[in-house]
Amino acid sequence: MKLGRVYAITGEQFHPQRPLEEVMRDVLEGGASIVQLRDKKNAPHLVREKAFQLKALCDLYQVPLIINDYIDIAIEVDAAGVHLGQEDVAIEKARAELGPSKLIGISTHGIEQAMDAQRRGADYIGAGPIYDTQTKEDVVAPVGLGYIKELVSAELRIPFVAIGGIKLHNLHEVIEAGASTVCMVSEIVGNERPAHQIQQAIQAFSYEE
Ligand code: 3NM
Repeated sequence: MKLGRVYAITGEQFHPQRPLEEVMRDVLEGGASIVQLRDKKNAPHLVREKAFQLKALCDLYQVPLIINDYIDIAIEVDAAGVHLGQEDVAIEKARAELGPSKLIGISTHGIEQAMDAQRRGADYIGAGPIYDTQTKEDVVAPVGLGYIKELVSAELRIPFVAIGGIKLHNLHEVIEAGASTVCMVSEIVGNERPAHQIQQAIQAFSYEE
């Protein structure tokens, strides 16, 4: 599978005055290649509502929607797949519930976790946090660019997305280290012009190539 250039994740805390749908429309207009609904704060029935809303929107742009944590909601809205953390349900159990065609992404913070996720059938991994971030609670210490380099040398069969503290100003180092997909949360949805931010990020890849 291919993740494209910019993997976008929702972060409603960064735009309290703007509706989720409006911000995510901008994100899609900007050219996000994949979108994840990540909502650790609201009750499941509200997450479900947002999932239906975002699925319709992503379908318009033919961009896959990934649901963080909620396998049942991913199945119900026919999302492209789920994203899970190290502490969440085991990959094997998620796979059994989702079937072979849905995507499973796993957050990893080191090469052993990456190899483990691949061996157990993950479709892609998140690699981070590259830098310090305030966006995720209980996040581990930054793994740095070294982790990206390790992933590149390990020649995994599955793709990875670099995440955590990535901003337009440090993006070039992340790309130079070998990332071909990046995720930025606060830098995109925390900006008044998410589409512009994404376009800038996509452009950064063409400068590095
Ligand atoms: N996962 P920002 S870091 C959701 O390392 C998430 O697994 C991470 O937000 C991981 O771009 C992170 O604002 C937050 O730093 C990324």
